[in-house]
Amino acid sequence: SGGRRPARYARATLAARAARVLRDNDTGTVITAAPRLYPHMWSWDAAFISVGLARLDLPRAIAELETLFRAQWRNGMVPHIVFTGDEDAYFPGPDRWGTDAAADGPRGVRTSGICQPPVHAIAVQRILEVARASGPQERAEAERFGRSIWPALYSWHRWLVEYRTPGHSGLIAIVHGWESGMDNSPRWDLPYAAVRPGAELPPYVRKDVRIVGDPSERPTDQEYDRYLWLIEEMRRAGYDQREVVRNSSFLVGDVFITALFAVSCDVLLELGSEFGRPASQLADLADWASRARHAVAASCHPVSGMARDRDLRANRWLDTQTIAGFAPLLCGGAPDEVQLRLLSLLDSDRWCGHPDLLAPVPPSVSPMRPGFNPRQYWRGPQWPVVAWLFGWAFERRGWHERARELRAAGLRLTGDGAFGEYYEPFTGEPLGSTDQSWTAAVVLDWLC
Ligand code: 9YW
Repeated sequence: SGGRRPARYARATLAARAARVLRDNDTGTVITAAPRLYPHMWSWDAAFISVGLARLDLPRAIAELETLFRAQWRNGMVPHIVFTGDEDAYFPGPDRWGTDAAADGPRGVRTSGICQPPVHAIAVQRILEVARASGPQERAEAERFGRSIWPALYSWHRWLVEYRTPGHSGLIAIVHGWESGMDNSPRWDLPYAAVRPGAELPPYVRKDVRIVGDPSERPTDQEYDRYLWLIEEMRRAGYDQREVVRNSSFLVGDVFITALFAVSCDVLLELGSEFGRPASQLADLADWASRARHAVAASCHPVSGMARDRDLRANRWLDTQTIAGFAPLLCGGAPDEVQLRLLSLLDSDRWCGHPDLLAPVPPSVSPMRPGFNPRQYWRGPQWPVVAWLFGWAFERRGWHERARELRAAGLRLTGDGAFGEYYEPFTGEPLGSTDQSWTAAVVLDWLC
């Protein structure tokens, strides 16, 4: 479909619209990830949402992360979905996950049984920065919050190390593509091909395809069967992490998560030093960051320089090139020569410099790759949050000009005020859900 874009809004109007989206998606308990498609709290969405909210309503930003961490599992895992309100509004809901019986689950709240990328420390630090620039009262409030949530963040990071670094790659492993946050990325095609849904897979009815008008923008039914089968395996294991990691038919070292983990450990270490946390815990964080960084560097392809995921079941590197290949730019640690190669690749016509892009925001897959699909979810479209992450990392690394350019590109993409979940890279048509909370949140952060 043609997808004509309306005019771009002036900054103040765009900011007002973004604020409105976050207000409208607030159920009073949580800010849902999207109005109809995702009517619950998602873990990494909540982190980005809180960053945007910090500009509007500091106590609400804090409350959002507190709600997420109240659902933290007793072993430290932060669950990927916290269910609220109408439990039937999204599939798979809590009954299908069957986490109520899990010995390690949280009390008094229903959640999914997997995790999502660890970006929460980054959000807490950003909230602190925003609050400190706002005034003494905000500063005090944010610091009180930072101190109180720090131990929970530490135990979340500890869980990733204790349970999710099997084998020798040093990469953080995922047991479901949903854990990566990039559900149907071609990164996972090979490992998913080895997942064989059993005949015992209980029947189900998808809800996402009924809400998103065009099912071809969503994962296929074959993909969903595998997604559901993996849940079935975990449910049977009672969500015992050791058993899940030992037996799951999907186990992949995720290089993008590993890079985010490395830099999140740096951030948590900075916060912990400031808050006077125990030296042993700070030493853990330094150690975890360094191991993760090494693992990312070691994954880089000898020719392209792109970082690779590793299929830990089949014991092989996954060479599929996607946005995740730029992971070393998030956390550093790869040799300079590799990083320079990645930066020029990112700028080249294969990625942000592609002449037909509406805005130079990195697409989820290079438009030059076979299999690139400009409309399908994580197989081609641009995702504003991913651009935010790279911009944030570039700023942190002192690459201010790059960060500024990426922010400008992100605002060009999202300037139509639709706050799409993802965007068609050539036309800029918003796809998936509109009024997606995390898109509104990163736009707010870019605008301020
Ligand atoms: C699903 C909420 C989530 C994101 C994920 C994204 C999508 C949910 O939406 O997954 O049902 O497929 O892939 O990263 O957290 O915005």
